[in-house]
Amino acid sequence: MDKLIITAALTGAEVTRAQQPALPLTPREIGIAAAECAEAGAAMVHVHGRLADGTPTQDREVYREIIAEVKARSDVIVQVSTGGAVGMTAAERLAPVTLKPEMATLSMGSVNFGDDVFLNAPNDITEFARVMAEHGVRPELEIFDSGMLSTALRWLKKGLLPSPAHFDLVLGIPGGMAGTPESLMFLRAQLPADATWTVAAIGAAQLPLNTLAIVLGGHVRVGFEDNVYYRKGELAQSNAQMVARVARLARELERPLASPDEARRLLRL
Ligand code: KMH
Ligand code: ZN
Repeated sequence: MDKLIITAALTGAEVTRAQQPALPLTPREIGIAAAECAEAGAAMVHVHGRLADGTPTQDREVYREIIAEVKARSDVIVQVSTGGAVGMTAAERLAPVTLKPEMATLSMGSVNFGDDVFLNAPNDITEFARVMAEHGVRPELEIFDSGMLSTALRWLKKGLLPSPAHFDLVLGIPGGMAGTPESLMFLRAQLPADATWTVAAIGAAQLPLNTLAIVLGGHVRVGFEDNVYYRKGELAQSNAQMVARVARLARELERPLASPDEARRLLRL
């Protein structure tokens, strides 16, 4: 089994300071949180831009600052979001890719997202993939529902995505697939044999599905974007606290952690 890559999804676009007082929002706060997570065992951070008042933004300059603040403090892989927030245009969402980060997310279809719709039309997916290839950015294919995996497999067959592919199975979004072991096993069974994959699960599903991924040979994502609680009724103190727990679990399960450079090799960056 490969070493375990822990990704910390530090901020997201939806969580507020009212929901999680330790949420990092400014580039400097994100840089500090990334360094704490790296220290605790993360090899990668997934980042979203926010304005000072917490409003989500895909502004290129905000992402430039985030990347600089992270890189000033640690060697973790920086993966930018191209999902941004519901309602943003495709062009807006693509802006951070032109900074040539090591990785970016690429959502493989549309899905209901709580009371909203997260739109990813086929033409936009193709365009996102093309722009990422043009800038040498490795996509992480975001799968919220099984139709999105079918699309990814079709795009791979057509040569529209880099192969071997790297997937993020995002389970438990209200509107997407449930955060259950059955969902994970169903998706995993369809992945190409040479693919790498990670699991991001929402809320209380995060810990059990992370544990399952460790055992199955997948990788894991933790962090406030997906879950603000350490356990039922108790807010987590920091993103790093979540990373530290999953790192402890991995050690107990005899799955060594990948350093950022080892993760770069595993993910073919
Ligand atoms: N905020 C969600 C609508 C990503 O980062 O690529 C989309 C999202 C996915 O967070
Ligand atoms: Zn995200």
